[in-house]
Amino acid sequence: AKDPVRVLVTGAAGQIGYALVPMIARGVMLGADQPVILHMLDIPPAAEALSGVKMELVDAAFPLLKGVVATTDVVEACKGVNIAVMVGGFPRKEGMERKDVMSKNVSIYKSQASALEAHAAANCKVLVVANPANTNALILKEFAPSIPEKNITCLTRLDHNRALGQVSERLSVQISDVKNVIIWGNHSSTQYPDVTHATVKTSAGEKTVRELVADDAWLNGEFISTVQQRGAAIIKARKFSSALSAASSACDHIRDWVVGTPEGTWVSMGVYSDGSYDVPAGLIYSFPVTCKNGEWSIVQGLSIDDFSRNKLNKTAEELSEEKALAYSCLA
Ligand code: NAX
Repeated sequence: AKDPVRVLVTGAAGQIGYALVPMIARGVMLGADQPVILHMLDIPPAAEALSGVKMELVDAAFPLLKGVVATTDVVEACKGVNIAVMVGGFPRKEGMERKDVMSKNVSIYKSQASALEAHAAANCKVLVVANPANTNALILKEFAPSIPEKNITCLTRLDHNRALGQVSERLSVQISDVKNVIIWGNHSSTQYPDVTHATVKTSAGEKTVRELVADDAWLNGEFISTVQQRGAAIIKARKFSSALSAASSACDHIRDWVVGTPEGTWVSMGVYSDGSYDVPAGLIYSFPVTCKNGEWSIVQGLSIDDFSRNKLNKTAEELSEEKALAYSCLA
């Protein structure tokens, strides 16, 4: 039998946490043969709710779940963790300035970075979900210098999956037959969902999404805005933000990172830019990646037309501004 893997979920008493921890305990993230020990962190006002989540995890009798740590102590939470899914953060409230929200999250991610740096297992993989996800991940990277930058990522897989979903609905094809969409840039409304290289498996072989949809106006317009605005549409409909889809996509992100992406398929991950595609180095930016042996690499050599170039630049500009704002909060 395999040794258990320790998985940290911060913000575990929140909405996404409530959807995510049972998925992890059922093997959705790491596989049906991989035992797990869940570490759940939240803040003192949520401690009682967190203890309720722990009770439910016990009550659900998950065979793979070998232990649960539920705590408000960040050091205890980070001890020995192999995977850290950072869902906890300070949400933007009505009337709050961007800088105030950024400042709260910078201080959270700075201190949690230090705790992970000091107490996580060697080679811990980190996924930041909490918004502003890319910039929180960047702050975490800055303050956990001994964690390799390759190990620090943010979630844009939900956006990626939303793009697959839109194509699959439009063409009435199975979602598992659609692949290689790309989310470029920030997990925000400036993200660029790109179908230029996306394909669909059909009975007549592989076809490009562009030839099958045959409606560039839709692909360059409504498709993009629907994916960009999907989070807002969910809030409008549900009165709460996306939770089950965020949790499921977080499992997809970690599973593909650990297990590897299928041959010929890429996924989107927010990763530390090395300057690929002329994206400024030093941002956490969403790129198309393939994963193998527990490491991602950015897919190279894709053609970028003028329409795409402009959109890649716009979302990079927003991330550079966010980075400057985050640094101004540290000063
Ligand atoms: P909730 O408000 O339901 O839960 C957040 C939890 O984090 C709360 O229980 C809170 O007490 C806890 N928390 C706050 N500060 C903390 C700290 N310092 N340490 C540990 N825990 C802390 O929000 P939820 O709907 O679960 O969303 C969580 C985050 O995910 C938000 O920042 C949200 O914006 C972000 N999202 C990111 C997505 C992505 O694709 N990257 C999509 C979904 C989601 O919107």
